[in-house]
Amino acid sequence: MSFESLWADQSAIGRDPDTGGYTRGGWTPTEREATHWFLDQCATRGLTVESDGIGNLIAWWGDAEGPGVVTGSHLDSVIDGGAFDGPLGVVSALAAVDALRAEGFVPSVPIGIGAFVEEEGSRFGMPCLGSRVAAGVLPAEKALQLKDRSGVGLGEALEKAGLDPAGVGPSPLLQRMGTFVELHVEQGRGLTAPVGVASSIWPHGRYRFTFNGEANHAGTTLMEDRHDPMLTYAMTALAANKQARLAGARATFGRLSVEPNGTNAVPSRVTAWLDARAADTATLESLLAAITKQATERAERDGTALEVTPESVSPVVDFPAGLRDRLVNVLDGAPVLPTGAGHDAGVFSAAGIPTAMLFVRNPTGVSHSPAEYAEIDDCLAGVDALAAVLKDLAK
Ligand code: HGY
Ligand code: MN
Ligand code: MN
Ligand code: MN
Repeated sequence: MSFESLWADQSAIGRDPDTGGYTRGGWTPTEREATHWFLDQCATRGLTVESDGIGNLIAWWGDAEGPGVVTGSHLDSVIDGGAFDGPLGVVSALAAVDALRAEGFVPSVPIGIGAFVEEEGSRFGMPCLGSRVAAGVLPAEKALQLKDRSGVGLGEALEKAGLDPAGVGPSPLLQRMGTFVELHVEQGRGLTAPVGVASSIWPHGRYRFTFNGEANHAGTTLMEDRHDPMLTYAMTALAANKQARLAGARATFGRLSVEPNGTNAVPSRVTAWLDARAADTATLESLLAAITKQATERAERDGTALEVTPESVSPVVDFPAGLRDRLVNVLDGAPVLPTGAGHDAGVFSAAGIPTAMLFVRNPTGVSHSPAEYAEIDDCLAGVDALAAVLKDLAK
């Protein structure tokens, strides 16, 4: 099966006919459909699939029991996301293994294709949920406390997907992950060649800002009498934007909840989630401090109350230079670049697994949007690059 037909099959799953986007939250029907598609592809290739309690998968080519070279990515998406973020790495891994088999390559160590669950955290709010639990970074009991926006707990979602919550925890899969190489669509405008190699992942965090105010009548309450949390939030969003620009960092309020959310009532509470990222930890910390300081000062002026709760923080990840340079070598001098996007590869690298990433050019740099795009020739260059890297690592 060619890359093109694999890609056409996989990217037809769950595509919204109106927006062209994908909403594949972890363990939801469309994400399960994509996962079952992947399992069918593995079965067709006679790969031996291993799964862990939370539903991460590694499909092995080669029947040795020992550690091997693993590639792959994730099949879930953000809400109304693009086709490439995640699935490109899984489909390219299938196509790369097909190409290596077709040329008669026999790996000296097993090659595994991984699909890791809920990387975006779009359902349960915790990015890289599957890989964090697998790596022991997020304890099972904390993971099982997570609920989605409709109040469904992780355990219930797992049971509905035919998984056993009692199996959630550090994953045996990682004992066989000798090396991990993730191919991913580039999510910015930094890559001008078809394929690049990652140098690092920026530190990033998600912080819940809760603005408590006083519900009141929209028509009769004088402006000077209000304690309006929406105003404090709005000034905080402006401050975040300004502080991020000053710091050369990134700050986004992309998710908001308003209570009671009525047109003719001053809100009692506004909850906003800040996604903040910076090139280094010190800058990220000072960015968060600056935003929090301005939000607190504004809250005092508005007579509202602010609570800031870190929900997830990911440290900077510098991929091991030796492995990085080995990929650059194999790829005849592919460009090396950092990324502001988080990845399962970052979790595995931070857990001490020798890890590298390949990026495939994204001509517009747009991502986490139905407009996310990569040229087919660059995708094919990515498959060739991944096959060459796997061959070098498993020769
Ligand atoms: O949010 C991110 O950085 C990644 O795309 N999951
Ligand atoms: Mn993403
Ligand atoms: Mn991704
Ligand atoms: Mn009334």
